[in-house]
Amino acid sequence: MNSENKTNINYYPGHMAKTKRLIKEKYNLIDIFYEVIDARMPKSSKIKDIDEMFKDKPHILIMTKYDLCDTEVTNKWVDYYKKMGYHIVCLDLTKNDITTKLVNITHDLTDDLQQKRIEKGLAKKDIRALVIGVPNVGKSTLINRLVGRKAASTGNNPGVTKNLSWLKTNSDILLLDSPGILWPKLDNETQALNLASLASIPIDILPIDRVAIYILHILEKYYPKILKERYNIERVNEDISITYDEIGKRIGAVVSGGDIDYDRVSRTILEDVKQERIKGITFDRIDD
Ligand SMILES: Nc1nc2c(ncn2[C@@H]2O[C@H](COP(=O)(O)OP(=O)(O)OP(=O)(O)O)[C@@H](O)[C@H]2O)c(=O)[nH]1
Ligand SMILES: [Mg+2]
Repeated sequence: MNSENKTNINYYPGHMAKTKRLIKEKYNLIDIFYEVIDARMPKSSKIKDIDEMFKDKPHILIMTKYDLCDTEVTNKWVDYYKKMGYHIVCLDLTKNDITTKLVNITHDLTDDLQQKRIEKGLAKKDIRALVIGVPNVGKSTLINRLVGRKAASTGNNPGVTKNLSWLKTNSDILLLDSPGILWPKLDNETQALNLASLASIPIDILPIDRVAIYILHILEKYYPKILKERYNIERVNEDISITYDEIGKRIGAVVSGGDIDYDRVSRTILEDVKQERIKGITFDRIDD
C-alpha cells in the first residue's frame, strides 16, 4: 500500500462496537461462522482480523451477488482464497435453490463435533452458525433463503439489521443474523471507495462526486463497453471529466445557462450501480 492510498475515514457507528461485543459474548455457542463478502469486492468487503477473531471455529466464505460481478475476475479471487485454504461458496441470492451446497459443507465441517457427541452418548445437536460481514452484503437475504421465508429484514442500504437474533432453518442449522460491521478506521482509500461505490457504507461518508468519479475510472479502465452502453456515449475519453460532462448531457442533468448539474450526475452513477443497472463488474483486482 503506498502512502497516497492512505486515508483516514472514521465511520464506525456505535452499533458496530456493540455488535462486536455481543458476538464475543456468544462466541462459545457458535459452531461455525459464515463470513459473507460481496463478489464485486472480494477483498474490500472482507473484514480485517476476522480470521483471527474466529481462528478455532470452522469457517465458510460466502460470496454473494455473484450475479452482479465480473465472473472472470471474481473467479480468480475464488481460486486465490481456495489456495489459502478457505471453503468458499459463490451465491446468487436472487435465486431460490442455492443453499444445498452450503448446507452440505456445513455438515462436513461440523461432522467431527457431532461424532464427538455420539461417542459421548449424546444426540446430534443443531448447528449454530453466525452470519457475519460488512453492511449490505446480503447476510439477512442469505438467512431468509436458508429459513425459507422472510424471517430477517433486508434492504438495499447499509445498516438494515440492528440486532443479533437466532433463526431456525429447514435443516438442523440455527442461524445468528448480525448487523454489518466494519473496522474502526478505513485506512485504505481504495477500500473505502469500493465500499462506498457498492453501498456498504452510507453515501454521505465520502464526497459523492469523489465516489462517482472513482466508479467512472473503474468503468473506463475495465468496462468501457458497459459505460458506453449505459450512457449512450460513442467514445470513452481517458479524461474522465469529459465523460462526466457527457453523461450530464445524456441524462439531461443541465441547469439553466447550460452548466452541468454535477451532483445529479454523481447521484445517477451511484444509483445505477446500486439499482443493478450497471452490473457485470468487479472492483477489486487480484494483481493490484
Ligand atoms: N442481485 C443480488 N442482490 C442481492 C444478493 N444478495 C443480497 N442482495 C440484495 O442486497 C441488499 C442487501 O441485502 P441484506 O440481506 O439486507 O444485506 P445485509 O448484509 O443483511 O445488510 P445489513 O443488515 O445492512 O448489514 C438487498 O437489496 C438484497 O436484495 C444477490 O446475491 N444478488
Ligand atoms: Mg441484515
